[in-house]
Amino acid sequence: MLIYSESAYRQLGRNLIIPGGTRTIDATGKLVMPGGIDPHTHFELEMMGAKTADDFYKGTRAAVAGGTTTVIDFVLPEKGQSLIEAYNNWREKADGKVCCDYGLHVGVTWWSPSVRKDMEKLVSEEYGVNSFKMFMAYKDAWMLNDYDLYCAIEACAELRALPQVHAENGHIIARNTEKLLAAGVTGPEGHEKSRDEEVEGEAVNRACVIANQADSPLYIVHMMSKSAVRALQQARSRQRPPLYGETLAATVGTDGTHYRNACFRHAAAHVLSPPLRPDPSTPQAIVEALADDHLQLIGSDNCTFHEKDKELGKGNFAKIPNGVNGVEDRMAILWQKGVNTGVMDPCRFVAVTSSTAAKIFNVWPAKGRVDVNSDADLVVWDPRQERTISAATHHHAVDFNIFEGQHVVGGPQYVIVGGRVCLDDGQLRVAEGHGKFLKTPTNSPYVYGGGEEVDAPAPKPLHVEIQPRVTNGTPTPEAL
Ligand code: DUC
Ligand code: ZN
Ligand code: ZN
Ligand code: ZN
Repeated sequence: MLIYSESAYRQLGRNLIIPGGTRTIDATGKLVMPGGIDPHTHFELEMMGAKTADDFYKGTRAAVAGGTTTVIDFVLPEKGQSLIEAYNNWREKADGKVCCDYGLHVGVTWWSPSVRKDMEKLVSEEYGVNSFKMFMAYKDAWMLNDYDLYCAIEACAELRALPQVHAENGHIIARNTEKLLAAGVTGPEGHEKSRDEEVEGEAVNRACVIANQADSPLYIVHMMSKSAVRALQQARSRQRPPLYGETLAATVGTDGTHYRNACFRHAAAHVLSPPLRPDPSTPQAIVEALADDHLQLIGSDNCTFHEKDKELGKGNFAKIPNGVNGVEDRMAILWQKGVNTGVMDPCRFVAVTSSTAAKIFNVWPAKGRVDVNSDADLVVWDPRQERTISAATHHHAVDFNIFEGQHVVGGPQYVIVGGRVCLDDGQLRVAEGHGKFLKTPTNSPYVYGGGEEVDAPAPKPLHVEIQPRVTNGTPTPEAL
């Protein structure tokens, strides 16, 4: 039994005396877990000539519908733009719109002494950023060369922030794209061909080597292939500072065979970078890597474009706006592919969908844990809930869902965000602007050491067997 008020847990235990006016939720036969944390979203992002369909309201609404109560989005400055200015723009877009708490990673999309100064400001208490993303791909937009990447990773380590990389070899992709287009391969199938597994694996290895030279920890975002996981696994066995690997719901829930679909819109809707892999054994291998701690967490990289925007790349796959959905279905997809298949137990599910992100991004134990004084971000998960995923019923603004038609068993029945019941027995009742900006302090004890408690295994989700019956007040819907 749990009692909470003023957006934090107050009591946890059996047979508690329930204060008057408290609403009770019967979680018999369900699992009570900390709200999901999606460490990777792009809401209201303009890229490749289009703007994402999901803004901070619709995107976080979809997140809550799926059991996620915190998202971390990416500020992506233009080359030459001040990082502070870009950060302020993102805060303006998001504050007042978000239905759940959110934090920000900031992209280091170019390098100069002024960028280094901006990073220093961003990690201060005033801005609350503790992670920076660098790109090894997107050659004509955000890519850094290896020298600048080394400098940026070094700067992160000096500031006790966490460097993140998008690991793909941008030069190889550019040359392969020229060759494919010249050979007449212009459709979405060219996307994966221009950047196969090896191109990802090479960059993962190179990023790890650079981090090692800089004596820095490293977080690799959206790892999409067995080659990438293998490269990370090898680096983890030889390097001292920690290396973390994130994968995506998209990789676990679908695959790259869709790029060969005869319908352009269908195939293009699956384009993201790094791409889904045509090797049919990839999704299962990625779930196993998550279960076995070869990968540490799962995000969505939610970056949704309407089908008509994907048409920008008709005749040239390199111009298809990159990105797919996932923030709503991330948890259900992993439950289906990981827990229902017996590959992963519910404790590991909580770790990879919530607790580990809270620890890495230094908001643990306020987030990622069900405990007294932790935030009242809570999911009552029904392992028997059944649903067929569809764009017709999802809560995204976008008109396509890459998991269309998939039947999933297990999903959230109640989602409580900062003490407010935002999914109430299946009814979505979010409030625009209810979420807060989350300042993430640097020097995470999980990443940089010094915190014994954070190394402990993730807490077990509470399996509720006994219905709480003690009550001495009249329940009211608002009382939570
Ligand atoms: N990959 C995507 O598919 N979309 C957004 C940016 C990225 O790295
Ligand atoms: Zn990326
Ligand atoms: Zn298909
Ligand atoms: Zn991304």
